Amino acid sequence: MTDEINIAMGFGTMIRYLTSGESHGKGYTLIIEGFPSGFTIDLNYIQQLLSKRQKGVGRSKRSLWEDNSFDILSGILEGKTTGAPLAFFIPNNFKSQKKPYLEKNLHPRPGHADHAGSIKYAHENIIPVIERASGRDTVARTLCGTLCLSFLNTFGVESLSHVINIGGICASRDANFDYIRERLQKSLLHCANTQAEQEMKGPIEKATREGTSVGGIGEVRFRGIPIGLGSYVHWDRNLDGSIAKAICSIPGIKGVQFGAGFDYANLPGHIAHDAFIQDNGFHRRSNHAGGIEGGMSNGEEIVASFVIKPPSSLLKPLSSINLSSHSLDKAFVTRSDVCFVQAVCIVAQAVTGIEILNAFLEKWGGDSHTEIKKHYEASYKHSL
Ligand code: EPS
Repeated sequence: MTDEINIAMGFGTMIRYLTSGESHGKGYTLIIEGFPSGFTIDLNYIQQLLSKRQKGVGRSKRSLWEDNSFDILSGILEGKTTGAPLAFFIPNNFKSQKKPYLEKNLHPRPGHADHAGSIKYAHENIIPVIERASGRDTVARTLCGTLCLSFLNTFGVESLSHVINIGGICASRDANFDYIRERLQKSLLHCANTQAEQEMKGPIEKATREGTSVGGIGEVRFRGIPIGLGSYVHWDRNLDGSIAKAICSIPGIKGVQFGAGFDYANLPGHIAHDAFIQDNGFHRRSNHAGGIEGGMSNGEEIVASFVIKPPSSLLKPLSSINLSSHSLDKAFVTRSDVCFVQAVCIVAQAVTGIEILNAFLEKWGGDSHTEIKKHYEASYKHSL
């Protein structure tokens, strides 16, 4: 069968993944189905992103003792994927630390899953909800996304994430990809703007002193994306739709925008839209669309930003209810992150990678890395 006929048939093997685990249980299990065979796993890259996710100014003390090591349970032989389901186990590393949450807890935190979750599953207290609706679960999603990012990288797709606002202190969003990537190597807060980064520590320290918490805005960028990933034909394969859903599923996210996003409301059409220019091929004069038009990649950088709420565990608790006596009471107080904007940026980069790889596989998929390369190269020739 020729490549041309293969391309006409379409492929569409998608990656699915499932995580299980509790924040203070034994650890997290991740199962990934549909990952192509013959791909060499880059353990260093995985560890690098996992440890970036864990760090950040304002994280709870727990981040100091957990090391994000993981066991590979299946799907990898001699460092390469086999095409069988991949399974990983990421232990929670409590060592001698005392586990919290062993007692009954009846005081849901406003802003958290505690209240609605305990009613939904008919739990008498909120511990089962606290345990599952935890940011800790994102370690498993990040591991899955990291594999997808490194797979995409073999097709020239590069990605980054960065912090652009903490507690109202903003970094510029105009910097270019290479500049941001270089500055991030020296950054403590995952922010490319040195002055803004220094100032961002202020709201975090203030929130810590005052027993409250602080949120912010992050951004992911992907470059080297071929034109035409996603769909204008099918609503459920629309690329911005699937990226937005993946990012919104991260605990703490309250909104996502692409490119100019909500600023489109302030721009007339002749400025809002990214006119073509000719300069060594065709390009766009701006990228207000964030690299996606009509639900498909347009070849420009994919740029998505998202707002992260302040964590809902507060040392000075808000008014809540007592689920047993049904009276007003204070929300419970626990050790918590004061700010997790940096961590969410890494998770968002990872889950965006999963969605982009799925759109990529829908177009050029196959069972092995080599087969996908063949499809991609044949089709790329076609589109020139
Ligand atoms: C979390 C509370 C904190 C975070 C945790 C998520 O944990 P603990 O209550 O044990 O201090 O550190 O996030 C992680 C452990 C992680 O890896 O992201 C919560 O309640 O959601």
